[in-house]
Amino acid sequence: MADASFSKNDPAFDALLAEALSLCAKGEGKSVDAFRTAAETAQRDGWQVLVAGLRSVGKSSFVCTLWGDPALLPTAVQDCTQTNTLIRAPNPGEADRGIFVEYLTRDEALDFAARGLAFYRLGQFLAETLGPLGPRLDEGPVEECLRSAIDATRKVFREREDLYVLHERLTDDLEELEKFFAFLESKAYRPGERAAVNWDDRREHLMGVRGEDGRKLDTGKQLAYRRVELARATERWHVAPPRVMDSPWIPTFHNARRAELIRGEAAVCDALVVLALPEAFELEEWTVQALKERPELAERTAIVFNQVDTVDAATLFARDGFAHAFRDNAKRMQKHGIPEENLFVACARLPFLEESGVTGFLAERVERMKRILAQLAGQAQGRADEIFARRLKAACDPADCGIATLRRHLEGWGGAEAAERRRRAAIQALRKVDVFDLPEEARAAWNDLRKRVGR
Ligand SMILES: Nc1nc2c(ncn2[C@@H]2O[C@H](COP(=O)(O)OP(=O)(O)OP(=O)(O)O)[C@@H](O)[C@H]2O)c(=O)[nH]1
Ligand SMILES: [Mg+2]
Repeated sequence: MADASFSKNDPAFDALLAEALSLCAKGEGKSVDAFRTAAETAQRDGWQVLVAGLRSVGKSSFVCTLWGDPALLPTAVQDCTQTNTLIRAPNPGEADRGIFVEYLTRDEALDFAARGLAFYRLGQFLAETLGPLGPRLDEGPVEECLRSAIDATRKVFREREDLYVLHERLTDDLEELEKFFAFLESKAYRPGERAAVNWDDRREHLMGVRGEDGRKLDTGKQLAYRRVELARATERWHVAPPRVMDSPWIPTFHNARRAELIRGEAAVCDALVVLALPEAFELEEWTVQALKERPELAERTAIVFNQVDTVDAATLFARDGFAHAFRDNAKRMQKHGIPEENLFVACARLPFLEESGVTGFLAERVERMKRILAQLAGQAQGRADEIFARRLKAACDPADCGIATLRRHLEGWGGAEAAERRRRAAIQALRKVDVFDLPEEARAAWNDLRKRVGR
């Protein structure tokens, strides 16, 4: 059977995938893993967009405005989003404003915690202060390593006040890990499961517990989260709305949970949106890798230079201004296969504030923002042929803010074509499965199935 004979919602294709998945259920190895991912992606309903980017560039604000609900996600000045957050329209018959938490299994959660920043910092501290007398943290079961790091640090702090004062910052890491363990022992933790929680508690689920100044008080629980899922109606789309994955930023090192979960989403998304500040930009290393693994995704990767209201209108077209940076960025992105038309400019904060129904000093801020945008748009007059000028104008138009323009582009990357693309990718991955990655008893049946798929 050739690819072309599989059409939309083809039951023959669904049956074939199900058969292949059950045949390789006991298989192991790269080729089987790749097929499993591709097959599960092909079975997914609807298309998916991953939103990524460095810390505090406005990813969550952007997703809120894309969806048309400023109250959807929390936004904050510092390290806000802790967990991948899937936003989707409610399924038929499902209530609006549903929220679900998907928990990691205990082993996964412990493994990620042992490759996280808090444990790393405690380990460094213990190695520096106790040297060879400290606990061995790199051998034995991970749970024991984590617990002995906590206990040993607490002990040092009890016995050496000078060290406690010098390293007080570490108490945040200690508390995070202690609260993580307390959560693992609590009834609320449902290992490997997905559970409905309260809509009104979404702030706490998405960003952890915070002090009034925004400081993190408790994000221990989040170390056991795989993702949070929000079902929320949206009327902003001309096609069936996508499933949008908002993500936390990935600190450059020692955050295996965030890094691996986001990389996993990059492997299965239909489109990738990278948010950045309006300045010189290069892709993060993990994004470069993700595009190397899926070169076809580059065509559906958008780079959005958000916070355009922070650009200085006086130097916009000067040598060190944003216009030049945009052009240089376009050249750099082309090297990764991302075309210049996929570069956008936005001001996510404006619709976010306006739709929140602002009053008082915030209303003043909105007016000031509009004046700045008008100034920027004025600078772009007469340069309408360039992509940069067009994108800038869209971003500075309060009715668009660059968000409506981007939404239209995204719509072109979704729909039936996206489903077809995922189906083709699953067939290709099926062909590439190495039969030696399968248990012996499944090989004959697999060869049979491969013949049905054809070349
Ligand atoms: N001036 C300006 N500020 C913005 C804009 N978009 C977002 N912000 C602000 O930037 C800060 C971070 O916004 P978030 O939406 O939380 O950013 P994020 O990328 O999701 O942050 P993390 O989840 O912590 O990585 C907030 O204070 C927002 O109000 C914008 O277009 N202009
Ligand atoms: Mg965020």
